[in-house]
Amino acid sequence: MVERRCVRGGARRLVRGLVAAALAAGVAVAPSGCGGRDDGVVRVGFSQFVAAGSWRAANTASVRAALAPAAGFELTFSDEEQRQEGQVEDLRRFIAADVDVIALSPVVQDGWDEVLLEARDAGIPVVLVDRGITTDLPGAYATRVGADFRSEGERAGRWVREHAPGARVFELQGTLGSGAQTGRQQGFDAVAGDQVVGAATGGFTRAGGRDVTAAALEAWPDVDLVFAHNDDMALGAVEAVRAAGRRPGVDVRVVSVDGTREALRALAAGDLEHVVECDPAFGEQLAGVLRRVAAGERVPDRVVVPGREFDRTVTAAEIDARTY
Ligand code: GYE
Repeated sequence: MVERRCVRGGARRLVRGLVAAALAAGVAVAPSGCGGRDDGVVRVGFSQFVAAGSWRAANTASVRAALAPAAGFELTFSDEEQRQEGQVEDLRRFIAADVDVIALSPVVQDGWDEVLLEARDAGIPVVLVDRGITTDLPGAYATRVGADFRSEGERAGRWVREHAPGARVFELQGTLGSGAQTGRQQGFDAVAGDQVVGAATGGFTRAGGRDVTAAALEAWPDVDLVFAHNDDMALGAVEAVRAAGRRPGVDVRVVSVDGTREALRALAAGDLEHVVECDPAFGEQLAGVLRRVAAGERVPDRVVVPGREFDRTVTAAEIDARTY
């Protein structure tokens, strides 16, 4: 256990060195009753990516609201349009600014070790938000707050197994190499992989979902079910099914993940079949974790954001209550 004191300048750098050594060794680090400085404010650098898409916008709004000055946070927010290089630059800026804790929503899983080593050497803990990473670096990050993507894929797969056991599935993948894509695919394929006749990425966007599904329906005319890794792509897939002269919900069924208001409306209308919820509004949960990490408290390696499932029985009240 190393003490992280409210000090400045050279002494602060010295303490940071001790903190870095402790992080590398996986030892809990305790400050002396402050968020790294003497004013009690927790300074957070949050690197998000791409503001587009209803899920991501809701996630950003939730995190921003929870990390408000009134709650004791000073937030530096950066949004990097799906560019990992931009996110790496964000992290370097946060390190140079000597924030208390970095929150990273990584667009893809691989390629973070170098910059995470820099954060570790600077004694700045990193909390992953939403998507995860793959790393061999000990103590690379303190924890990850986000959904269990593998379980989401498994639950979608179980629905298909049970309700459409003979269906021929096209898997509409999210951004390749992202935690949300790999987890959902692994989970789905573990349960219903033998039903998948083809897969391609629609990059988690509605336009991508539409264009890729249009091509898939030509390439595999016998496809009668689409498993989309998110709702935006699923809604694009519904458009493509109609444009191909086929009936969504009858000729081609669509199963999805997220639970946006628009997707639940499509579910109630019969255009979608089943939606596994991935809740983006975990800002408060994240704020609690960031506070504890900045205070040097030990936190669990994984903080799972729970999600439910929706089918055609979804009610108007449930749809209206959606925040995204
Ligand atoms: O499902 C999708 C977004 O990483 C869980 O990213 C997130 C996913 C979400 O683009 O809509």
